[in-house]
Amino acid sequence: ATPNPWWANAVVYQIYPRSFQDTNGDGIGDLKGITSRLDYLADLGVDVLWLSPVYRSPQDDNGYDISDYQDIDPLFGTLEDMDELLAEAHRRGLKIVMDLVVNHTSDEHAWFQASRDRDDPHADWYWWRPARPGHEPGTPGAEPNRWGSYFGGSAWQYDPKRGEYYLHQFSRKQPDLNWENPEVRKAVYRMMNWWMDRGIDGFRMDVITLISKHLDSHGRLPGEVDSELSEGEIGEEGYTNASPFCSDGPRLDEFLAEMRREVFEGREGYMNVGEAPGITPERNEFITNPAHKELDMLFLFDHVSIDQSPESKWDTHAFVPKKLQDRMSRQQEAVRNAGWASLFFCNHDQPRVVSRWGNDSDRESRELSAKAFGMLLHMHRGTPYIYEGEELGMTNAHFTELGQYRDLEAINAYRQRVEEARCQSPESMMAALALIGRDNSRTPMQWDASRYAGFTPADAATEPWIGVNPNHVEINAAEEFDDPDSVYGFYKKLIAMRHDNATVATGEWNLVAADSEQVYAFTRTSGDDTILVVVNLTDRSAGLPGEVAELLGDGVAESQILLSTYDVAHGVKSIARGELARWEGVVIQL
Ligand code: TEU
Ligand code: CA
Repeated sequence: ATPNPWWANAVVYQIYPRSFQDTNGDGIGDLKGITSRLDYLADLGVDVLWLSPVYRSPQDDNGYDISDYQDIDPLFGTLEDMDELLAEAHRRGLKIVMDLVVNHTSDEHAWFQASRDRDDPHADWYWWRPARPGHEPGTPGAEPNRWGSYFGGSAWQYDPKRGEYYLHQFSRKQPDLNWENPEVRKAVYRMMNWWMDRGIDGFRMDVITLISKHLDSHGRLPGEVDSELSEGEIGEEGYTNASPFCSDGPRLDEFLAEMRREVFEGREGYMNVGEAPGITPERNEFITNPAHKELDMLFLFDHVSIDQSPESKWDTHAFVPKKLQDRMSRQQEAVRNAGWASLFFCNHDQPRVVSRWGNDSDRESRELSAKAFGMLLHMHRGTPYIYEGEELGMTNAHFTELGQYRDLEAINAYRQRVEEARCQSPESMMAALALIGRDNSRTPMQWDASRYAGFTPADAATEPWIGVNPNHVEINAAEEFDDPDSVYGFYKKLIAMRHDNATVATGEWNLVAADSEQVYAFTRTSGDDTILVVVNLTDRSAGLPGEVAELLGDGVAESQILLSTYDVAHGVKSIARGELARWEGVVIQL
């Protein structure tokens, strides 16, 4: 078999620059802040840093609306700061991948401004459609009766200058690029090569599976006839965000293979991960199969949507461990023989797993459940991603006022669902925001117990851009850094196992106890080396599944327990008793 690529036993750490470390007291994180924290990241043991966007941007969607791909937004610093960060990271053996947002640009990008003139060479770089003012393109009668954007409202925005509508699957300040146009693709590849030549180590590709749209024989988007609904009219389903979801279009593989050839052919030591809403585990295998030369791995979403209804993410349900096991198992099965998996629960769009599915109500519950989910994730086969603060057991924000939220997705959804369509009560919407709103993961990184958690200098004249979680006084890096029993200490052990234990890194995954409602158990095998991972994903004790007891025969010795969410003696006793305590997870050498 071909040797495993370097990233097969790497661990990636996602930094949300806006919330990571502010060094100039303006309340917003910056590049110099990241550079100042590289020793902390090197000590944690991660291999790759993924930076959410720091390019020039109006910040409508916190930088995912880019107006200049080849410059750094002054909020975060300068290109020189970026070069310094790259040099300092590489000096420590850390790689850096940047966030590539090319399904759309900002409406303030020069390309879009030029495209507003029908006679300009950029006229066909976006999705423009003529329509009677007030009647944007859509599908009268059929479901959805009009295309909606992820951020609510119509996915079509009328531009008075050009006298036509343009498509934006996200905010109206994020017009979709037209990837059917080879000039667009060439410009994107040119920019990517400019960054690779500058020394970055690859990209995380934002909603890359949306770049190929489904078109009919006339090159039209599905069901493109004038809509009966007037501009801004709210559809019967509450609001028009039945997103067009142009995911996995017919030319996706072609575009990804072309990008690979044009940018990465001949380069070494890089890594590319694509964000893939709407992609099935089986399609993940095809796209990440090295034989197809497309992408190294993808972020799938079917395991992090188990507590939301398909119609609306704001319609939430309780966490069901069995659903998580079903979804993660399917992802693992799909790449058993080829392709690769990314492993994540947290990122800047997802709430913090310890609050979402664990128990953050007191210190012991929070530490135990944070460790249980950390063990579950990191012992799977694939490349694990840690989101800033996840290694500390940071929790959701627990905001109580709408005014505390910053994310346009949250604010739009509240306005549309509660105030306009009245399809959700204020209480239920505020509860949904508190559980899964994206801002939950965007509160400032908690470095210490000082006024602004060490994120912004305590004597800064400006408050941080978003509230600091009051629990930073007990949950912070300074508190946990030297404590081997802290969540931070536990994550260090998980990362070390990924590096030092070949079975953890690339061993075959096999589910054990498929029917268990509380306990997720699986083995990892390479050659004659097998480890067994058993995690009780509930806040109450759980009987040891029969299949696990069978594998363990007459109990285990302390020396066999490689890691426990409690301690090894507790693990030996629990297994002997045939009962796992709440959030008890053990990794056992068979
Ligand atoms: O996310 C795309 C995406 O699918 C998320 O918007 C997610 O589905 C949504 O929040 C519902 O949970 C990427 C970026 O990660 C996100 O931050 C951007 O807002 C979005 O694309 C547009 O660039
Ligand atoms: Ca700053």
